Amino acid sequence: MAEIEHIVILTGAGISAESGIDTFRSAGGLWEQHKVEDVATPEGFARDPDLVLGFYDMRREALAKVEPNDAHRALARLEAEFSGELLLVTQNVDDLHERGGSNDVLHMHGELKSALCLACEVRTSWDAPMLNRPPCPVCQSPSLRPDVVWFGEMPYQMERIYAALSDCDLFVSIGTSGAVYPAAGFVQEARAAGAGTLELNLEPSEGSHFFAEARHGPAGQLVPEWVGEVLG
Ligand code: BJW
Repeated sequence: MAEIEHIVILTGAGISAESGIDTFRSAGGLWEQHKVEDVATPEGFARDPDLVLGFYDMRREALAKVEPNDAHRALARLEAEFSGELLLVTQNVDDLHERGGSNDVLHMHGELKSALCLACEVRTSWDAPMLNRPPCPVCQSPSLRPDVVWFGEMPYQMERIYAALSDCDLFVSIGTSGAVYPAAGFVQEARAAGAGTLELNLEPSEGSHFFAEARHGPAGQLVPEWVGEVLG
């Protein structure tokens, strides 16, 4: 394998599937159980805040019952042992990368364990229900919403992500369907920068053909194997 110095990794719901967290678009996944326009748009929240707060309370509570898997742990090992630069970007709102040992995780779609106050706009660490309208710890207004990125909203830290993509020599996409932008476009950004591109997914994603290499199977197996190859 040629010398690799800068790696950008993008993870999606598939990396947490073997931990027992539902993906979005699989059969029986979250978008079959709930209408996306009801629970993952600002308009849905404005229409029925109780429905949305309850949906995210349920998912936050479920986090306590799951554990990181071998794929999360392998990426933590990569962070600890890789001598080059690594940026781990996740679309996931769970905390399994952190609990698997990763210290630097960019949550581009926000986090279940964070609250955003609509009154003072401050983001605070949060591990309790929101349906009962608790006060914001900063301004006391009962105006908290889940600190997650819904359709039509701007994902977090896009400048940092695009800068890393323009400077990477390998982009790896793990467990994501490639159905949601801007994340689905990262592979083309990396290619334009001359980087190698690798997909690790259970099955070919929507953008599989954009990747120079694709390996298909469970993340819990593919990710530790790939990390072993990189670390030699
Ligand atoms: C396994 C596995 C195992 C299973 N091992 N693999 C038309 C064209 C282009 C764009 C748009 C358009 N119309 C509208 C847009 C924009 C829109 C968009 O993309 N819409 C699409 C529907 C087309 N995007 C937005 O609105 C975004 N904002 C935006 O664009 O702002 C403007 C902007 C412009 C320019 C630059 C920057 C910004 C915001 C998107 C927000 C997405 N939010 C959600 C909810 C977050 C909170 C929550 O969790 O509830 O994010 S939606 C949902 O989808 C969630 C996920 O992060 C995201 C991606 O899903 P993911 O992770 O890929 O999951 P799945 O289920 O789809 O796939 C899982 C994969 O794993 C599958 O392939 C399985 O096979 C695999 N798998 N088990 C390995 N064991």
